[in-house]
Amino acid sequence: FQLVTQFRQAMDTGQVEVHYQPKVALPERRVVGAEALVRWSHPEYGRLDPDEFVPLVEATGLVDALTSFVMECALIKIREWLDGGLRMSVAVNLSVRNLADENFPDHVAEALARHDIPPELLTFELTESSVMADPERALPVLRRLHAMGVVLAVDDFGTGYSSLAYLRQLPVDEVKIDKSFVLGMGTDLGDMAVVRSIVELGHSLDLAVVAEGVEDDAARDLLVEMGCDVAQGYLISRPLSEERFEAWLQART
Ligand code: G
Ligand code: G
Ligand code: MN
Ligand code: NA
Repeated sequence: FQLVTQFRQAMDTGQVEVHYQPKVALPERRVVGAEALVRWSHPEYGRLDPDEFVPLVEATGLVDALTSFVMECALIKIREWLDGGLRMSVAVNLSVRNLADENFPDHVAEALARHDIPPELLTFELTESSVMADPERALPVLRRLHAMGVVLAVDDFGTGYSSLAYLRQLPVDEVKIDKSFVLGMGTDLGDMAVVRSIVELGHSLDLAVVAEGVEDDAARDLLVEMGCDVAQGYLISRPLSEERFEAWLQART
């Protein structure tokens, strides 16, 4: 598909940008970091969201280049903040191919060293389905990343065939409650029960719990009451371009 061949060039010519969505600690709302979310401004088709091109890029070897690109942007950002006295983390989404790549941890170690970044400031988000696609290959990669001190988060938790027994065996540090449950929490007691159970489960396994899709004060207040650790969502901010993220940070402090 033509879009895929255009993508490599798009990364080289600045059409592909990383946007940042802030994550805040609960209850005090201190900014702890951001999730890196890729955007493509296509000369013909305009702004493309990841759902429109990441699956295509994932179907090819180009996803390695995408992950490297996003990680590189993230590490430059973290270094910039550190130099300015700010200690904030960035979360990068991994694709199933990264988890199947036995060289990926070396590549990450090299990049962290090159930018002189403490590994705990880099988070990788992975879905359970990306692990389950080929656990024999994914687990050694995850174990090495975890041993290096990089933070691992299970994204979209609660969807797919999440097995609680399985979560216990994954070398991860964090769960992100899927936004569908957080969005539904205000009107659906079932969703509220799911969110509450994930917070409890996460804490009983010693994991940090992040809620995504936090859109209003009511959701935030409920999450505080449940003891959720970190919130991400439109209530705090939409994903922002680098420039707008910096302006947003300035305006808060
Ligand atoms: O805002 P949003 O439309 O950005 O993101 C949609 C989906 O695209 C998210 O579920 C996210 O996991 C995925 N995504 C965003 N950025 C990246 C990226 O850099 N790499 C991968 N593999 N997926 C991404
Ligand atoms: O990687 P992941 O699936 O978690 O990507 C997060 C997705 O959720 C992105 O598409 C992002 O734009 C979107 N998102 C972030 N915050 C909110 C929110 O508060 N509400 C909704 N509906 N979507 C959100
Ligand atoms: Mn994510
Ligand atoms: Na998610």
